[in-house]
Amino acid sequence: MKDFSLYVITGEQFYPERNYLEVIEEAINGGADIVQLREKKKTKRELLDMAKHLKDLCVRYDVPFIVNDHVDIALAVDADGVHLGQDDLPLEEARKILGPDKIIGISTHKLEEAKRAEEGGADYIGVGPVFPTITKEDVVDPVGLEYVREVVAHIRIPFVAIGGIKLHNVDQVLEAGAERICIVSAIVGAEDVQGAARAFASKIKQVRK
Ligand code: TZP
Ligand code: MG
Repeated sequence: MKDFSLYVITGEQFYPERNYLEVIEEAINGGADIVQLREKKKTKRELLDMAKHLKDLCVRYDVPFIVNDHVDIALAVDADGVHLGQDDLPLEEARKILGPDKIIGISTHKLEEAKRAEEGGADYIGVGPVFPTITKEDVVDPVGLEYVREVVAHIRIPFVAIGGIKLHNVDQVLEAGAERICIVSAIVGAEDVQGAARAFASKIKQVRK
């Protein structure tokens, strides 16, 4: 898996007047180095259409493209991988379908889930929601920075911190040991998407250099 540090996820509710491809292209131009399609209110057909276009965009920029929830759509568009939650298709089944070369990311909210994902062969895990967020409707309670520190101490595969991360609190997440940050609203909902992505990318670069 190509390494990444700024993971950006779509969220059409944050740019109702804008085209998603333009928004994501701006995020990439600002430094997003992996992209996920995550839209909970679309039909399969709508998602498939978006996935095809996003995959083309990501190929042009040589940025990995991940599909949330839908292994079939990921396969249909030859996405780089999928991101799955604790109630989605289990990692083992997704791996059987996708094979060894696709990226599989797993959302985790506690160390036990993180260990299970690592042992099961996940390529990366999501760690969150670190802070309260309005982006995810069925969200569990924030796990806080303590869970980030636990993952740093006990898990060896890459992880992304996610949930309520903004420019004003990202430093705390980086100080807790995160090297990869995942953002929805603070980037795709920003007035200046490219500038917002650039600001996050530069903060991450400072801690990773
Ligand atoms: N998983 C945990 S929190 C979250 C997801 C998809 C939403 C994060 O969105 P935001 O807008 O960056 O808080
Ligand atoms: Mg899911």
